[in-house]
Amino acid sequence: MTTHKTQVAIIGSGPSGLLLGQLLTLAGIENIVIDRVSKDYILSRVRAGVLEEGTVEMLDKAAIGERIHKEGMLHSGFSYAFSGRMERINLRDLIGKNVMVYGQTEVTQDLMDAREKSGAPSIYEVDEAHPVDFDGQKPYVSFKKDGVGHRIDCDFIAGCDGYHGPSRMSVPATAIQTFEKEYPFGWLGVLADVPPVRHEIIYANHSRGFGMCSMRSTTRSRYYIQCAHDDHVDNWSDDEFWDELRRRLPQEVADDVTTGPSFEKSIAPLRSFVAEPMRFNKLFLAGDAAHIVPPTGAKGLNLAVSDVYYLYEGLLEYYREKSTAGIDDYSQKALARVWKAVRFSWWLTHCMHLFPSTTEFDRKIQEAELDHLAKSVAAQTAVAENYVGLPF
Ligand code: RFL
Ligand code: PHB
Repeated sequence: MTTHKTQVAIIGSGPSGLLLGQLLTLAGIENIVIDRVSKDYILSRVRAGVLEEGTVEMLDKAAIGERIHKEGMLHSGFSYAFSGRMERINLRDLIGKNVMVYGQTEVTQDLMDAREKSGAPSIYEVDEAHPVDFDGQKPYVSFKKDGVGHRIDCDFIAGCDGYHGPSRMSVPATAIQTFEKEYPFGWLGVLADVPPVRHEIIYANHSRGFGMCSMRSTTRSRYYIQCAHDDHVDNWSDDEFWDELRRRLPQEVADDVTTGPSFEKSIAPLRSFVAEPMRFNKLFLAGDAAHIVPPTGAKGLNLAVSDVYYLYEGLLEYYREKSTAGIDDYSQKALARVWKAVRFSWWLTHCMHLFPSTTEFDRKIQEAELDHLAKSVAAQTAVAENYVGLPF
């Protein structure tokens, strides 16, 4: 058995775990990050693409903002299509804010580089990680590496290990309540080195199902189409994907789509999920370990960042001022923001997708909702306020 000692043991090296680790390291608070998989595997997962201003501010605070400001694409609005029409939400005019299009993979890479530079310890490809005794005075994380048992003795454990990770699962069922909604479809996404069809993101409502145009750079596009929840990427050749995407876009946009070979194709299930509370004495859940939102509205990664903000502030207060006020408030503060993003992404998912239960009546309601949005500055302002991210 190898024993390590630190102040905060972090399970999970996704954006939540790495950002928390980086902020703590900068504040002189020791931490160790562990993950089940390798760095390369984490960097091969294509996920979110839109950063709220508050997220960018946090990444600046973590001293990793340089490449984001250089290579990220500042968007002052986004478009949505329905009934052959295209409308735009002007975020900058409505709410005075922008969003930054910059891939999660790049954020993760920047955080990994900063961690390596700082010399803070990380252990990858560990097995059987578990938070232990988090309700007692001597919490620790146990795991195996290359068959050898390890433990990290610590003050606190941050469960940043995603939806399937061991942290939330270790909490006794009587101490946790979960709220869940599964959507009866998924998103099939492709990445291709072709110029994006428009310079801003387009969300398209169509009678064949949702379609979406996004990007990672001026030469790399990210497109999605709604698919069946049990569909498989092997069922979709590139040509079939491009044909279906174009069918779901307004004609003038479809005509401009540049197609090409995809180099990544994956299906993400859509789910809304919240676990309450997010703190169990010495164990804190953050990011996807505590909640999942459907990608419509791009809130998942941004919520992980606001959780980390509240947790970091609480831990800082604990170590600097010997006060538990911040960590005592963590769960309540984080959940208040989480539920608003859960509501917004649930609402946008309902406006934009075709459900198996969707009737002609429901289609008319979607059309009325989107037409109202196009005509009402009040409705647009509410959407813009949520899209750029509620304050934290
Ligand atoms: P992550 O990124 O899932 O990282 C968790 C880390 O924990 C590790 N882990 C373990 N480590 C040790 N022992 C174990 N037993 C472990 N089990 C798991 C994992 O290997 C992993 O490295 O969670 P985090 O850091 O909270 O970050 C959250 C974001 O990743 C997430 O909210 C977004 O990516 C959600 N999401 C999207 N969000 C958007 O805003 N826009 C999108 O387009 C978008 N697409 C997506 C997504 C999430 C997806 N998942 C989770 C299936 C597409 C997909 C496919
Ligand atoms: C993406 O670029 O992957 C993306 C953008 C906006 C969303 C979801 C995903 O709402």
